[in-house]
Amino acid sequence: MKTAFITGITGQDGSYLAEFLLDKGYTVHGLIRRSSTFNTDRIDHLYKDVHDPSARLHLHFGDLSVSGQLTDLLHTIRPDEIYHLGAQSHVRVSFDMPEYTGDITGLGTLRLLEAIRKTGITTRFYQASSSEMFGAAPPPQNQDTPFQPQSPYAAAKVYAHYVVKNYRDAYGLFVCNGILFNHESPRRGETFVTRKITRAATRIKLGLQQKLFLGNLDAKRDWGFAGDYVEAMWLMLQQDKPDDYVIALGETHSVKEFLEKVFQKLSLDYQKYVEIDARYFRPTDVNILLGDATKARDILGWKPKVGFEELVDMMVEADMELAKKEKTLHDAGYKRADNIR
Ligand code: NAP
Ligand code: F7E
Repeated sequence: MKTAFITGITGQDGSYLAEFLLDKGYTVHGLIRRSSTFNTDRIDHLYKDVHDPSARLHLHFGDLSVSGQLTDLLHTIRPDEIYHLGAQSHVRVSFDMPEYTGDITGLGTLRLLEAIRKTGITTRFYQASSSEMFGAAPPPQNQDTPFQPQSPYAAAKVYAHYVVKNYRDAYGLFVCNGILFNHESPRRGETFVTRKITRAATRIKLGLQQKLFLGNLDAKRDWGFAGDYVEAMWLMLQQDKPDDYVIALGETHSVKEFLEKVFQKLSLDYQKYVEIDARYFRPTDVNILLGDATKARDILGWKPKVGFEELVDMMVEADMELAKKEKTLHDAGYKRADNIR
């Protein structure tokens, strides 16, 4: 069976992809960062002790800033497929940490490509490109739409995207860019707007939180389900030729619409709880994203299974379950810190 190497395995997409590949019989190796608190929550259910002979998930400490170690890992593991999902992925944070974002989100990709080139391993490589790269470009956006990045994050992803294309042309590597539009899930990081809203609304419903502070409610995004999008990553690496694809649902909704929908589902009026806080505005934001995934549908045969309404339902239900558990703990005296969100 095949072996895959995933960077960003502890993130939202990494966890769904690891699940997907293990189900297909792959042996999966993942890069994880050393941290003083546990950061493997999203993959703990997949992990078996290394002494168990049936263990097919192996984790390696490392960081995208350290090229020598990435080279050593690829040389040792010799994966058939590499899914490069690791990144400083928060757009707002990229304005606070532009240099770090350039290093990890931009140069991190170059380091892996160089590791492939220098080790000479035969492998296929997936780059997590982003709809943020389209930035101010008018919708709908597809593979041929020129990029107009609006943040250090987007600029770093544009760099990585072009370096992937260059290594394909220059060295004949099997490398693909998946330009994925926003995709969410109950495993989405809690500082991204959809999850921030579903977490807050369900907590408000149970009396665990009073207010929700947000920024730009007018921004529009094409939100799909992360579980569907990781399948597209895999499909890209199963083709005869490497290429770039847009992956999107093809619908756009404003943050305000998402907010109204979530609060309505919980029979709450969002206007009573939501306040605008300037700290969540970005120096430049992306007004509207709407993806055209025709190429992926035609060539990869990719079709999303979860629509926007079902995604909202799934996230609200999962966060309500979480809020109920939290309420039990809260009633027993435990308090969650609400800072840094
Ligand atoms: P995420 O939940 O933020 O996960 C990011 C992953 O990168 C985490 O595993 C994180 O590790 C790891 N990471 C961060 N800095 C690192 C470093 N210096 N060295 C090694 N690993 C590092 O992101 P996601 O939503 O799963 O997205 C996956 C990828 O797709 C990212 O590249 C993102 O930019 C891109 N993307 C996402 C979307 C979307 O809507 N979700 C759309 C388009 C593209 P820790 O757990 O230790 O922090
Ligand atoms: O913001 C607005 C915010 O942070 C969406 C990443 O996965 O998708 C993600 O980037 C919109 C923006 O996602 C808040 O201004 C309002 O217009 O959920 P987000 P994003 O910036 O689109 C792309 C495709 C990626 O590649 C990225 O890695 O919502 N917004 N109020 C807010 N956003 C946040 N985070 N928090 C707020 O309070």
